[in-house]
Amino acid sequence: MARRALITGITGQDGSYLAEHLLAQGYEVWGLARGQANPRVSRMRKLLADVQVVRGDLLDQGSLISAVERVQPDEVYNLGAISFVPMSWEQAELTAEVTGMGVLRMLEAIRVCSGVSRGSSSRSGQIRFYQASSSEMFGQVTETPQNERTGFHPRSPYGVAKAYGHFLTQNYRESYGMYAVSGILFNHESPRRGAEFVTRKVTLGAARIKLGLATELRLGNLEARRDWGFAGDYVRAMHLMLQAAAPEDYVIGTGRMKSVRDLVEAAFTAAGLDWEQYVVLDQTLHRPAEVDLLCADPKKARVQLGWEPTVSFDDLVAMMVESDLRLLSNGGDPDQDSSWP
Ligand code: NDP
Ligand code: GDR
Repeated sequence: MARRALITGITGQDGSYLAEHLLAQGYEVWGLARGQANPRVSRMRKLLADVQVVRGDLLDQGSLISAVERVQPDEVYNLGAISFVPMSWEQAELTAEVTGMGVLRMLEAIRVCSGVSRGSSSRSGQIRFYQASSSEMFGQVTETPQNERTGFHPRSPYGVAKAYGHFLTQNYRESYGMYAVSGILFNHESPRRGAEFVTRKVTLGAARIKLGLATELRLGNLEARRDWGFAGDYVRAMHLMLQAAAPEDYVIGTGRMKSVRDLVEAAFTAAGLDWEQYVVLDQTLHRPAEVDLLCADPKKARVQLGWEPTVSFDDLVAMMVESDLRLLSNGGDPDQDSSWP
């Protein structure tokens, strides 16, 4: 019988790539989708016709229990979150509820549905759980590169909420013997990345300027450094983590750091433009507390899972610029979420 996976956050970037990957592995894939007429569900369905949808919301405990009861999954991937860091200052409580407490609700749904209680020891027959943890938990880093033992100093309500979900996942593993793992993933991007994140904002900006649809691109801190990889590579790591004999947490990244300035230069060069003529610095886009640099040490994943990234930074940026030039040339509107390559 096909293994069955339930993915929260199915309408997001990672949900789409993970669903594609699991369908290719022969899984029956279910996606949890919220809202009564969520336009992002139809966008997802256009790309992933074989994904079955179950309604539910990370804010609603009962809906998660019903979803787990209905789907009877072998594996649950909790990707649903308020994931845009600046929004977490504007709606800190909502971020805590969805990104933090949502993890508790999902773990409780699994615990209740699989009849796990204190003192349970056997992991056999249990639902395996993946939590989408984040390098934002490292925040103001205490060492570089960051590994599974590096301490946390989150710098945003989002990072704090992710740290809660991370520790809770470890706690359910230790308290109930649940097969629950946390992937500490560094920034990963793709042509399906939301337009609010800096990579896509830059590749869309360069494409718009190239096509005469815009004359400038406003950006915040160009000095921030990140470890950027390709989302398609990172969802493979999520799946591999749940296939390991024992549940453990892993850092996933490329081990290479680039600045936002490097990103801008790469994207504008890929579009055949000189970025300095078009980029306008905008202080209002700076964050109340910035994460200056993040760089992964993915050695454990390489050694224990055999995971390696396959797409370089330059190839990733070129892929995104090409895709955005194609999208805009065909009249697509990324702000309307109308199309997904
Ligand atoms: P996206 O922002 O693209 O997707 C977020 C998803 O969460 C959407 O499907 C959204 O659904 C869903 N969601 C939001 N609120 C709720 C809710 N109340 N109930 C159920 N679902 C909800 O994120 P990504 O795909 O980029 O990231 C996936 C996960 O990985 C997130 O948890 C993110 O924080 C984490 N992460 C991402 C990294 C990255 O670089 N991409 C790095 C490290 C961690 P809707 O369409 O209805 O809004
Ligand atoms: P991040 O991603 O906060 O790392 O979180 P984002 O792309 O938003 O920012 C990266 C860096 O770029 C700087 N920056 C700008 N960012 C945005 N969005 N817009 C701008 O105009 C701009 N100018 C400069 C930021 O200050 C920051 O330093 C992402 C999300 O996917 C999280 O959910 C995930 O957990 C982490 O990656 C790992």
